[in-house]
Amino acid sequence: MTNNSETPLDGPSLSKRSFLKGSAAALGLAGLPLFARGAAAQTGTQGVVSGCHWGVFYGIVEDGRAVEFKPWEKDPQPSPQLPGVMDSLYSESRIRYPMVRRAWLEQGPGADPDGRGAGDFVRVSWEQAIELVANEIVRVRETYGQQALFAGSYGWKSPGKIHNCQTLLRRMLNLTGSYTNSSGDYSTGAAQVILPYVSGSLEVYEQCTTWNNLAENCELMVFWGCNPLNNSQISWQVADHGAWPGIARMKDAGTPVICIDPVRTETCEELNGEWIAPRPQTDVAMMLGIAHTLYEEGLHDQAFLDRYTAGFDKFLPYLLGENDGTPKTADWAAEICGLPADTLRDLARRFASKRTMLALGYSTQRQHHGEQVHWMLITLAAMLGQIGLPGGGYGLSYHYSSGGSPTHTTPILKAVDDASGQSTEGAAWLAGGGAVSIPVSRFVETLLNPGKTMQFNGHEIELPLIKMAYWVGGNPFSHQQDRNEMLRAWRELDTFIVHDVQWTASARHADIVLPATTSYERNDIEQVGDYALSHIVPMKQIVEPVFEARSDFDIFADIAEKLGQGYAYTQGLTEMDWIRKIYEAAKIESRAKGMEMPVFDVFWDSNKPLAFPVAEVQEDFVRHADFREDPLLNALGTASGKFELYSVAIERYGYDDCPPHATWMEPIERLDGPDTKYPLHLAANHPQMRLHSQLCGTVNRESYQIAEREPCWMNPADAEQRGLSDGDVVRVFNDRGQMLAGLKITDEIMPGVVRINEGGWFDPENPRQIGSLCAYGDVNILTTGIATSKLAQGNCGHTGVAEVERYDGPLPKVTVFSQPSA
Ligand SMILES: Nc1nc2c(c(=O)[nH]1)N[C@H]1C(S)=C(S)[C@@H](COP(=O)(O)OP(=O)(O)OC[C@H]3O[C@@H](n4cnc5c(=O)[nH]c(N)nc54)[C@H](O)[C@@H]3O)O[C@H]1N2
Ligand SMILES: Nc1nc2c(c(=O)[nH]1)N[C@H]1C(S)=C(S)[C@@H](COP(=O)(O)OP(=O)(O)OC[C@H]3O[C@@H](n4cnc5c(=O)[nH]c(N)nc54)[C@H](O)[C@@H]3O)O[C@H]1N2
Ligand SMILES: [Mo]
Repeated sequence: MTNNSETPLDGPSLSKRSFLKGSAAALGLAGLPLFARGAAAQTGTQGVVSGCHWGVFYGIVEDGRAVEFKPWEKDPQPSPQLPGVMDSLYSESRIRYPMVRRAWLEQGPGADPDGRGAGDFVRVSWEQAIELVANEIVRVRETYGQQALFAGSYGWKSPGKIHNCQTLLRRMLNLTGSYTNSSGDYSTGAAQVILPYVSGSLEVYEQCTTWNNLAENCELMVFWGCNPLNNSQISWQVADHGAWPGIARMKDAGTPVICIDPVRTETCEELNGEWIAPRPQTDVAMMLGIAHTLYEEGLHDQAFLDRYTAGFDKFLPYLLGENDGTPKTADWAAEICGLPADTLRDLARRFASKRTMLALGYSTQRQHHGEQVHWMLITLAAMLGQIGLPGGGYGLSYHYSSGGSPTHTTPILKAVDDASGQSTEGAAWLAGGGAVSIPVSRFVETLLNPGKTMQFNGHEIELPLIKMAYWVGGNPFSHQQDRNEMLRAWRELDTFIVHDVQWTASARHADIVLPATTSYERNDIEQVGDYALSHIVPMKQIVEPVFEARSDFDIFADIAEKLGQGYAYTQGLTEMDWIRKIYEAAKIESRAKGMEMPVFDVFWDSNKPLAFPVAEVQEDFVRHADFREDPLLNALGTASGKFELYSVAIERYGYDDCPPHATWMEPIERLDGPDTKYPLHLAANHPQMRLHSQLCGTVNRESYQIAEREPCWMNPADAEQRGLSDGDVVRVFNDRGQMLAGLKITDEIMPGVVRINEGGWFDPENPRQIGSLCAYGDVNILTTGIATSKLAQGNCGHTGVAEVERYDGPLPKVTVFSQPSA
């Protein structure tokens, strides 16, 4: 299924990698039009086409007001979150006007830092707001140096090649000076740093063997902490939802499925999978137990290890316990992961006897020592020897943005750049422009420890002095762990500026808040599917901006103008000029690939996505098939050109928390851990009806809230032990903090684990008091703020234990979804 019925074309034989590198080997498609205009003109009651993280849709407007976001007819599985997407325009939590915290406005930067979050804002004019921001940028840079301005500004801003607010922030700052940036991301902070040593690539964002290929060839599908039917609702660009037809094909094929997860997931349910629930954070031990069985029973593929990997000989003594006296047997692993040893032995035999695909999600590396999990999975896959074969091996993005949907032949849209002189192609958000760069989740540590040195991926960095933070398109008061530690750190700041569309906890803790437009109040252009790249979609403006919202582009243009760089910032181009320019460049690139895109006006007026073809070889793509076929010609990007099961580079770093081969290490706390104080593990999963914190302030909340709070899932056995009933308001607490939640008792979760999704809005009962009870339910009050290890310095959003009790005190009102006082 290719979603491109407008076009009679077959795709050329291009791999995603080859055209990303720009070697446009376009074949045999010269001059064919990609779609005919006759099929167009779907405006009027059909609505206005646009796109968002949740997919392509049509905005239906009546009397200037959006009344429905209707899914695109070719979306194989529209996201149930779309009503909330529309409501994000109008909800009570929308930011309406530029606002400044009263103490900051009246007494200056740094005044009454404890009062942040208390809601005492003053409405100001746009003119005054721009002046305050521009002056403060100058003051901070002149007083403390360029590095004192932190503009890492991580987060899931809206898609679009122009209105990328983070690029635009850095564009304005690069044109006027410098700043401290951040590197890496929260999604795969640990894995993306270690995997280049192991497989020579970031790996976590690479295309997987396609679902088509799996349906034909896979005999055992293992979803290991991997849940496509929730997580592929969204994409970084505009979602294609190709995971749904992919999973449907697997279901039709009758492929046996195993789900290794503390939760019985949507994917497990749909595929009637066998549910295996180890203790969270013990996957490395479990994998070692399986690996040991493989070796002991001679089920491992020595020929594969010899030809395609390096360092197995140095891993083996650890596996067998020759150097530490502890063989990593199934019995040893069983003690740690809580599953019967026979289950592990059985898994080893089944993995080895079937064509097995190991599909790993990201949660397991968002944990203390998270680097080890992906390394151990690849070690296990290498021992099974199926990497590069149809239907076998491993895949790290089956759950993410519909990885495994075939990649189409398409030009890559080039976004407005950050004026740093760097290319914005590829994984630009992983690179760090700016004066200094810190690992993305280490900004709290940095605020609290300026001047301290930190190890990071083999080098030492000095943490800069930060006095101002500028955030656009992200919600650090949601995404960062250990909220109370963060509150302490925030008191070091003179100034915190936020642009957002919604009154998030971050906006509430800001000194200057500027109302940004949503994507639906401006024009843009984007691609559909991060892996599929199936269409280019006009992201058309649906309604006029509400209240005084302005686009980030225009806000930064005004600030740049104040700082003398207005023209350099805009280049004298309007929004539609930029869109046209980006489209025209793509048109040229597509011609080099043998395709002819329609002229811009035809594309824009067609009011629908422009389809691109998919080549047969992409439909049947097998990850690492080329390497398997010729490991010399297609060597991996590692030191040895092979999978490294032992890394000499990592050995040289000598980190006590990241040894040179995959290793089981106790996390600081875990379910039934040796020194763990609290009895319940927190599964801080990604939510079903939100994108992180996005849409928590909308109608979607009504579909999941319990007693007006964030749900806390609990197994009936744990509820009974505590005398709790379904629907109770509970207090969830540990030494780091406390929050309320609404209890949902369900046997979809294993005993000993409670699930509280990340992204619930932080709503402290007394904002001036650190440690105050959160009335709504932000799980990051309870998770740990420590880093995964010295290697990656990634976040540990899935590390945390707590206790749950009924809350019988007076119930604090949830106030976080209304306007702060003004
Ligand atoms: N405990 C725990 N914590 C986690 C995770 C976990 O699994 N467990 N997951 C982590 C992961 S993987 C991630 S990616 C992060 C996500 O963290 P974030 O990306 O920070 O979370 P979002 O809620 O998506 O925040 C995006 C914000 O940008 C705003 N926004 C959207 N479009 C625009 C725009 O055009 N302009 C402006 N100015 N603002 C806009 C939205 O309204 C929203 O407030 O959370 C991390 N935190
Ligand atoms: N609907 C929706 N989709 C999303 C997002 C969203 O916010 N909402 N966010 C997007 C983003 S930015 C990202 S990075 C990805 C995140 O993708 P992931 O990090 O893979 O997603 P999670 O939901 O955190 O976890 C996936 C599964 O791992 C299980 N799990 C948790 N801990 C463990 C463990 O210790 N061992 C094992 N075996 N399993 C465990 C969880 O129960 C869950 O079923 O999702 C993306 N997709
Ligand atoms: Mo993420």
